[in-house]
Amino acid sequence: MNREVEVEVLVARAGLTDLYGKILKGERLSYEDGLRLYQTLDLTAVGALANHVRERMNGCATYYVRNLHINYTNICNKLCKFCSFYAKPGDPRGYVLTADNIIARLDEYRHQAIREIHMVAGINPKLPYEYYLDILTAVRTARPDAQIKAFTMIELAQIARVAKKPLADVLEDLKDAGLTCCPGGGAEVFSERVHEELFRAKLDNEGWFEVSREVHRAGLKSNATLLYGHIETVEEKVKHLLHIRELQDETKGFQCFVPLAFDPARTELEHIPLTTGQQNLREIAIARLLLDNFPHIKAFWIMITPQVAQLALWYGADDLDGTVNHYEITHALGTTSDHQVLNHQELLHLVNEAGRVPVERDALYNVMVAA
Ligand code: V47
Repeated sequence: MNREVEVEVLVARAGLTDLYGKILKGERLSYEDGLRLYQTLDLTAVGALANHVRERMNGCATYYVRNLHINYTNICNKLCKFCSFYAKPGDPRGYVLTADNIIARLDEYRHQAIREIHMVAGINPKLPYEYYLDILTAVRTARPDAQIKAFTMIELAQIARVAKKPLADVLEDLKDAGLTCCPGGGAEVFSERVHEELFRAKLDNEGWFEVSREVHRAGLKSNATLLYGHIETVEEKVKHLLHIRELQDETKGFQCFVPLAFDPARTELEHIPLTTGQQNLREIAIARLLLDNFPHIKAFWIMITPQVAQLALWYGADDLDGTVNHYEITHALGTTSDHQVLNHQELLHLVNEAGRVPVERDALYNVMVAA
């Protein structure tokens, strides 16, 4: 049996032939289709559909990046119930990295090729506008060879607040100081119910969209995320994905979608069980199928393990993030150290072992050609 017939048989057995027909014709999947993808027991069939789209869009390529995450402060006044990273203002565990601290951190990696510096943090009301410009300038000066992907939509709203300037002007300043693009964090789940229950102090859903629109209008690309595996419903997840798809139709400014598996360790929601590998693969597959206008779907190995990230490359993901090096927001299962790293060889090995073709990228998905 050839592969196409195999997929046909698989999806027929799962009762998804009509969805396969739509996908083959390049037709958009609906809200109801999204619900069915969550409800069907046959994950292999959902994965085969997602893999079809993945290969149509990106072939066998798996993009990966040599990156470094920097969390410049853990002080945050948003008190999100799903977060274990933050320290309330006044908490002795709170820290702020100065520009010099950041330069010293970068110096630790001076012998490593780094293409992308991913810089995000808590919402620390004490930080003045100049701080954000200074840390961008410091990073750009210390590592002119790397691009800076920094500040979620929530942070940008805060930066504009302290700048007392329109966001459009602030974005121009940030670009001048070195900002290349923005990450996708802080979106969580676009549901008023979940917003109210888990992150009520944070910018609301409409606010996230407004800031994204402004970012894209400024010519900056950004990512989008979904935090799943806590109190959200399947209906809320499908609405979240379709909402993002609509915004992408409007702005075309998103590069990549990143499903984020909730890690309950040390949060107020510690009673919630960990997501399973099965669930993680399903979220990636459904994102690939519903977000037909997103060029890339990312597997972030820190949250789903390197092994499940390898499988994800056959369930819709075409992007594997990354060498990471240092990450404080969550910890790979069973670990507590912030030193979380896959070196370049390990990343290449993971992709090759999974039967995909590794393609090194920068923060804007330009392909890096080996020197
Ligand atoms: O905004 C917080 C989430 C995000 C937890 O854009 C948690 O390329 C799981 O957005 N369990 C930050 N998730 C990470 C993020 C990200 C990561 C990698 C790549 C990209 C990208 C973006 O992590 C936060 C929040 O949504 N988060 N706490 C937790 N306990």
